[in-house]
Amino acid sequence: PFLENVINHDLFKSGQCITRFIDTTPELFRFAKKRDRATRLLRFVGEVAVNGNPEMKGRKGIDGVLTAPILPPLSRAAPIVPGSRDTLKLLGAEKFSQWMKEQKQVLLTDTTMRDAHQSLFATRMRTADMLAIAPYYARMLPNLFSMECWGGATFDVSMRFLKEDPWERLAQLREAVPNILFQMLLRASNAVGYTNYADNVVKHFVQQAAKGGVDLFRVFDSLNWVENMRVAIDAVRDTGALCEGAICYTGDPFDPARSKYSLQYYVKMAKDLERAGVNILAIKDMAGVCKPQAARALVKALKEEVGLPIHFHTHDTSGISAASMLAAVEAGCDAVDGAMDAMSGLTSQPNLGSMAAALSHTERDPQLDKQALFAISQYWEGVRRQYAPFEADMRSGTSDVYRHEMPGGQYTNLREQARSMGIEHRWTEVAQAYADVNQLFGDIVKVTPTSKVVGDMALFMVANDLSPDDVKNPGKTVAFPESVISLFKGELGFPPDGFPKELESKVLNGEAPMQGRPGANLPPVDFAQARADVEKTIGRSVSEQELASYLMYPKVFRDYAEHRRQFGNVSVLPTPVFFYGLKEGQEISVDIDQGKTLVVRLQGRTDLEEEGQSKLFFELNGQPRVVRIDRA
Ligand code: 3PY
Ligand code: ZN
Repeated sequence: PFLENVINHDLFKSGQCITRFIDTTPELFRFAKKRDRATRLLRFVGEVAVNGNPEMKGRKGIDGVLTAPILPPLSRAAPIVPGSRDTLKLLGAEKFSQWMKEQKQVLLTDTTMRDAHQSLFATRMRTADMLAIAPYYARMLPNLFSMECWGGATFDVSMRFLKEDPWERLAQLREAVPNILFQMLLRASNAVGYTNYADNVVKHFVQQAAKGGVDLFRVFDSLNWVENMRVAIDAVRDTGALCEGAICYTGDPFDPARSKYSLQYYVKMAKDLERAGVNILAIKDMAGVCKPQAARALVKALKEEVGLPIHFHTHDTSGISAASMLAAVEAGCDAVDGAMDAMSGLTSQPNLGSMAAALSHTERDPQLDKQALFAISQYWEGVRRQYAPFEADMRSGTSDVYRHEMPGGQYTNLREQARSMGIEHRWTEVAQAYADVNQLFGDIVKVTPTSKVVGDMALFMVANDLSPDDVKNPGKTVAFPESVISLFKGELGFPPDGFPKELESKVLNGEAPMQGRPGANLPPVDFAQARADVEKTIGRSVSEQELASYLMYPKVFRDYAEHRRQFGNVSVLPTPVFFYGLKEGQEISVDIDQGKTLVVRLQGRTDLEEEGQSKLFFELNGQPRVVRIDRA
C-alpha cells in the first residue's frame, strides 16, 4: 500500500521527484545492461581475441599453442597433515619464535607466489596459476615453513594489470592451504604502496590482511628507519600474527670504502627491532649483494647479539647467492627463502630444491620431500612458459649487481618502465645511472619505494642525457621528477644521516624538508567518508577489504571495479586466453563457481569493415552465441 500511495501521488506523477531522485542518487540508476556472468566473460574473451589484451601492447606474443602445466600425480583429495600454521595456532607468536630457535632443521620459505614472479616477470602471475597447485602444497609440503604469497607489488599489479582482486586471491589460497604459514611483504608505513599512508590506514590494512589469512608479516622500511616501522609492527602484534622485522641489507661490511653499512650498523638496527617487539628478524637482501663472508659474519653477529630467530632472504642476480645462503645456514640462521627450481635463479631467489638437497643428511636437513619439490617445480616450469613475454632477456647471473644494487623485485619492473619510455636499448646506461643516483642521494638503502625513486631519477637522467655533475651543478636547472622532490622533502622518511645538503637544497629550491615521521604529519583518514565516496563512484557497496584497496590505490581500485562491472571475474580464465586470446577452433572449460563450468569454443569470426566491428561466433555450453566487438 505504501508503494501504491507513492506511485499515485501527484508529485510522483508529475515526475519531479524522480528527476530529483536521479540527480541525488545517480548510483542507484547505473544498472546499465544487466548481463549474466557468462556473457560478460565472453565479451572479455572477444575483446582480447579482436583487440588484444592491452597488457600485451608492444610485447612479442607467444608462437604456437601452449601446453597446460603438468600437475603432480597426487589426488587433490589426499589428507592434509598439520604444518607450521597449526604450530602457530598452538603456540602463539612468542612461543612460536622460541620454537623456531630451538628446533634443529633449517626452515624453508617458498617465495614462488610472490617475490619470484615479481622478480622474474614483473609480478604478472595470475591467481588461477597459483590456485591450481595450492592444494598440492598443502598435501605434499607440510614441512615448508611458509609460503610467501601476498603483498609487495602483487597487491597493486593484481588489480592494475591482471584485473583481479588481491583479497579474493588470498581467501582462495587460504582455503586451499590451511596448514602452512602464509607470509606477506609489508612496506611498513608504505603498506603495499609507494608512499606513506596515515597511521589509521596502515592499521586498518594490517587488520584486514590478518583477517584475510596472512600469518606472518615481513615488515621493512625503505630507509631502515625503525621509528617509521612502529605503527606497522604494533598493528601486526595486535592481530596475534607473527611480526618479522626486516633489516634491509646493502653495501658490503668488508669494503673499507663503504663503512656506512657495517656489521655494527646492522646489529644496532636488529636490537632496535627486538626492542620494538618483533618476533623474528629478517635479513632482507633485496638486491642479492650479501656476499658469503658477509652473510656468515652477519648471522654470527646477530645470533650473538640478539635473541630472535633469523630469516635470511636474498636474490640470485649475481649467480652465487646459494653460497651466501649456505654460509648463513652454517652460521646458524634459522630460516631461509628460496623459490621452486623452475622459478629460481637470476633476479629471483636461490633454488629451493637444490638447497634442500644440499642440506639433506646434515644436522640441519629441512626435511622436505624431494619428489614433491620436483613435481611442484615441474608444474611451475609450465606456468613460467606462459609468461615469457614479461621476462627480461637475461641469460645469466651478473656481477654488475654489486655495482648498481638494484633490487631483484625492481629489475624487471624498471626495465618495463624503460621500455615504455622507449629507452630499453639504453639499459646499461640506466644501470650505471642507478648507481650514480645512489651516490648522489648519499648512498641510501634502495628498496621499494626508495628504489623506485632512484629508478625514476636514473631513467630521467638517461632520457635527458644528464650526468651526475649536471645534476649537482647549482647553475644548471633540472626539473626533478615528482618522486625525487617528495623523497627529499622527507615524505618517505629520512636516512639516519639525512640527505646530502647541497642536493637537498637544489631539489627543494631552498625550502626546508619536513620534520619527523611522515605518518605523524598525516591526518587520520575518515573511513566513513572514504567509503561513501568510493561507493558513490562505483555504484555499489564495498567490503572492508575493498575499502582497504581503495585507501591504498583509489584510481587503480576504481578502474578495476569498472572492469569487473563490465567483464566480470576474469581471474577464472586460463592465462593464455587472458593474455593472448582464444584461437579459432579452440575450446576451453572455465569454472566460474564451484560446480558451475562454462565450456567455450570460438567457432569463427567475421570482420564487418564498414561498422568497424568484428562478429565472433562462440559456442557456449553447446549453444551458439554471437558477440560483436568494436575494433579499436
Ligand atoms: C617490494 O617491496 O615489493 C619488494 O619486493 C622489496 O624488495
Ligand atoms: Zn626480495
